Amino acid sequence: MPVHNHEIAERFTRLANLLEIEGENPYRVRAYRNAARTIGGLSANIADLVSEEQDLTRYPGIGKDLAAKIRTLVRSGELPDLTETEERVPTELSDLMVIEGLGPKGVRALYKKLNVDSLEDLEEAARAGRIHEVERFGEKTEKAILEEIEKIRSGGKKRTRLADAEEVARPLVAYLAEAEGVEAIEVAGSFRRRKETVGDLDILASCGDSGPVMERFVTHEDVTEVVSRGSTRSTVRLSSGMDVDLRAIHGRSYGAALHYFTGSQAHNIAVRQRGLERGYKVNEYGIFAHDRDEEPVAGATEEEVYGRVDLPWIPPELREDRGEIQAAEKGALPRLVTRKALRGDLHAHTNATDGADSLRDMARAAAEAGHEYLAITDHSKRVSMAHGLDADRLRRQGEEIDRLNEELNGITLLKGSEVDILEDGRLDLPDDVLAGLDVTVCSIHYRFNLPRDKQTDRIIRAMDNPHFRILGHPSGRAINEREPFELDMERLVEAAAERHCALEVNAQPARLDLRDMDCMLARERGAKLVLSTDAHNTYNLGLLGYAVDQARRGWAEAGDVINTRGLEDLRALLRRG
Ligand code: DGT
Ligand code: CA
Ligand code: CA
Ligand code: ZN
Repeated sequence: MPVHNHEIAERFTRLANLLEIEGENPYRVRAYRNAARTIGGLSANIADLVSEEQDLTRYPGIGKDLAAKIRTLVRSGELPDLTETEERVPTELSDLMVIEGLGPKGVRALYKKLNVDSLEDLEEAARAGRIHEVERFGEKTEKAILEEIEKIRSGGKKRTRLADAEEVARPLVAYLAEAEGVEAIEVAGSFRRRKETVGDLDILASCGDSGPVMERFVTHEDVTEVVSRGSTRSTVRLSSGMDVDLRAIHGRSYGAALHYFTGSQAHNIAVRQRGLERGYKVNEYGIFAHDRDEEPVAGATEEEVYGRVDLPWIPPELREDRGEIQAAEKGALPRLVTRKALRGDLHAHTNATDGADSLRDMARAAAEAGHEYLAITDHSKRVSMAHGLDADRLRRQGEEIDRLNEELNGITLLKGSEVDILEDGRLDLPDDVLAGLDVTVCSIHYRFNLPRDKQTDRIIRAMDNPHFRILGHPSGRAINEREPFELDMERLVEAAAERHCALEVNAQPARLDLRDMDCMLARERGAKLVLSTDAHNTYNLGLLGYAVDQARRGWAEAGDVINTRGLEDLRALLRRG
């Protein structure tokens, strides 16, 4: 039975994929995709909403019809449209959509011509050289397909995206917190370091008697397998496929355990080494003055642990042994940017293109989120799949924005565009149109496969246009789906710094793009960042925290991020200089 939002979203994505492969009406396909995106981005659990009989149509992209389908799916575990579609098209064809460069038409062609309906078939056909004999495929694509399959195979167990892990962790921790005797409970590991993907969840519970919390843990309804069970540690597998460790700890060791299990391992090793130099043994139970079994000298809090090795507390996002210990030693840790420091969002779509909600609803939701400003950046016309705006439609949207701004209180809508960067580095709208905008997010949506130098030149050429403000989702990657394209990030970041162009940290859970190391690089070279949601509906506006997490992992301070500025300062910065 699908219980988590992402499982439910997956069914709708599968349905959209299969219909698209069949060549179904693109509007219907888009409706299912929008529904999947909405469900995946909800903070509330949709199965709970259904059991509480809440009205689902108040969520973007979900009309009466879809709401009924969701209810059926949650209650019966079945999505009848999907079942029907699966009778006509093999469901595995949906899995083939993750192969880059294939697309719905490619999948259909291979199915029709070669009867390829699984990854195994696809691999066999590619190895036998049968794919390039099908019209529209070349030998290059055939090779790329094999490489993609290899990647999927060697990847083994997929790591879970942070937002999906969050959806599993939040209710689980709330559930465990209710066990008798639990004094404190928290998720450690890569999750606490806010890494973009997590392997497993590491939950720590501080308690006297560990019996009740362990019992509650292994009997949770989502548990499909108890991998191991003990009095202080158990491991389970959940229906979502995630593994979870629970460790029970006494209060006096909680800080030491939290520190140890937060990791990273490399950071731990560096801290332990500092302990040794000072005559201490550091482990998950505490800090011990001698290598003997006795009471620890510290361990109840993380501050105590760091204090014993002469360091200030280090934020978990920095604990990767990337220089944080040296910085902490010198009192030079960055004062990391926070969600609260952000004053607005500079990348959002409306139903004029591929968003689900109206301009007015987006504005209202942004005001409710406490934003001072929201940039409306719908796609430009080259992105025809999203019904991108040409100069004329963009101008009319601008007039609507002017009218709304007169009427709205407390929030200012900025006129923007997510302008496609064309293959030759030109922007997809004429200069005089771009000149009339407050902000441009310039992004690549096509031709991901150029050689490294060409791709880099293409973007830098686009930055030479004085109307280029922000580089949107710079690497083009989609976590667990698509590799970043080849780029000389160093050259790119330097070019951005010179031209006063900012780089986006996109908060979409699958993007988180720039990556953490590239944020670090940008900061080092003096290029500014923008933390944006790329919202496609009002709920997506709530994703901003994921961009903050990623930027913090990249050592960003408020001063490195342009949307920490008030509107007047921001406008000045957007004038490039
Ligand atoms: P993940 O789950 O792959 O996303 O990454 P983590 O960092 O959550 O790693 P995990 O779950 O294997 O272990 C949690 C933390 O426990 C890890 O970050 C550091 C600590 N840890 C685990 N094994 C060792 C070890 O052998 N030595 C040290 N120093 N620390 C360890
Ligand atoms: Ca972990
Ligand atoms: Ca673990
Ligand atoms: Zn966008």
